[in-house]
Amino acid sequence: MIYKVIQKARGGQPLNKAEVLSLLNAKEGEEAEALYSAAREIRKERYGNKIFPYGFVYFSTWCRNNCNFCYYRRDNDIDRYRKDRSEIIDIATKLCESGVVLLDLTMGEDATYHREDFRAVFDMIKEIKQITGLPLMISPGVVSNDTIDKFAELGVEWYALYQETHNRELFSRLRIHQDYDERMNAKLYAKSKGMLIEEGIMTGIGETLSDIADSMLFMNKLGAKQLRVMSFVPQKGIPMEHLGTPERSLEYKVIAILRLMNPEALIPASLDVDGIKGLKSRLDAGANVITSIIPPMSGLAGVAQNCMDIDDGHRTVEGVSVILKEMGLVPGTLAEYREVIGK
Ligand code: SAM
Ligand code: MD0
Ligand code: SF4
Repeated sequence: MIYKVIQKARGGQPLNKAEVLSLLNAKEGEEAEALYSAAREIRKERYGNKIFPYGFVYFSTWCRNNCNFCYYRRDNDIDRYRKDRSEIIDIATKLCESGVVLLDLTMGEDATYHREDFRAVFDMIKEIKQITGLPLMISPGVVSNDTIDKFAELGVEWYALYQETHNRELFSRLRIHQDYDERMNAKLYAKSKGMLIEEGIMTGIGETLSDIADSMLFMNKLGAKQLRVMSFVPQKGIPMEHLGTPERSLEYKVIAILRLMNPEALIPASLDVDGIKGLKSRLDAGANVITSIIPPMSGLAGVAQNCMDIDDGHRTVEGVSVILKEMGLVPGTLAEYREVIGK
């Protein structure tokens, strides 16, 4: 069945749940390889050999939420930081000079901004836009419609907010005391205001393959320009510390299926799961964006891998370019990226 399903998707036909499940069940070896190879072909048809590198600026690791999977959950007793304006500008400038085509400005739901006001973030956005001229993504957690209006008005291109799962019951066990609809509606509102949105899921968080198939079908209809999957990475001190991390083949299959079902989508290979050594397999599965590029020695952290490969310079445009070259791929330029996003 699986080869037929791949062919059907290659012909541009929508897949049903049974077909998505058959792809998720692709056996290691020939079947999975056929899936990855179809995903690469589709990427090549649409994007040639271009892969887009994104800079990651996690500017505050304070958070009022208590997500069970996250190192930065409120109750975890860890070192935290909130970078000030000048440090953030400096980091953004360095990332821009290094050749990234987008800056992802990310924060925990830091009450300083969330409960008080976002003025400092708005000012920072204005300044970063002016200095770097790069497209921006904001990943602030759930914010009010007024705040989203302001992001849109400032010309922030992207709003990233991941549901993690589209199983409501599982969501409520992961993102405890958070509202499924509120999170979903915030991204739909951002989209209605003309922002591009990114949706994402995690694997290894207690979901079934049926849940993942439901997410694939949902994400296909959502109208998100960027779609991601990340394997859960256990963190010290969190309730899910001892859960273990899932087989990576599942993440790779999800990347490939996302590509088959959404040929035009931007799909990340995140350096935040397995660092630089995990890049090739994610690109081999059909990803066309590299996320979580962080300048070394900048004092900035990742999310799932808060320090892996950062200070030794592997999570840089230079670092990923070595792998791209070995694979016959090249970093896409800002002009090419703007054409893709139409902004
Ligand atoms: N605080 C904002 C939010 O939750 O939307 C933005 C940043 S949040 C830290 C970014 C994403 O990282 C989460 O939505 C989740 O998908 C991913 N993430 C967090 N902890 C993770 C972990 N332990 N393993 C893998 N991915 C993780
Ligand atoms: C990444 N560590 O891209 C980042 C983060 C937030 N928008 C993205 C999960 O992998
Ligand atoms: Fe906070 Fe985001 Fe981590 Fe949840 S995933 S605890 S909202 S930083």
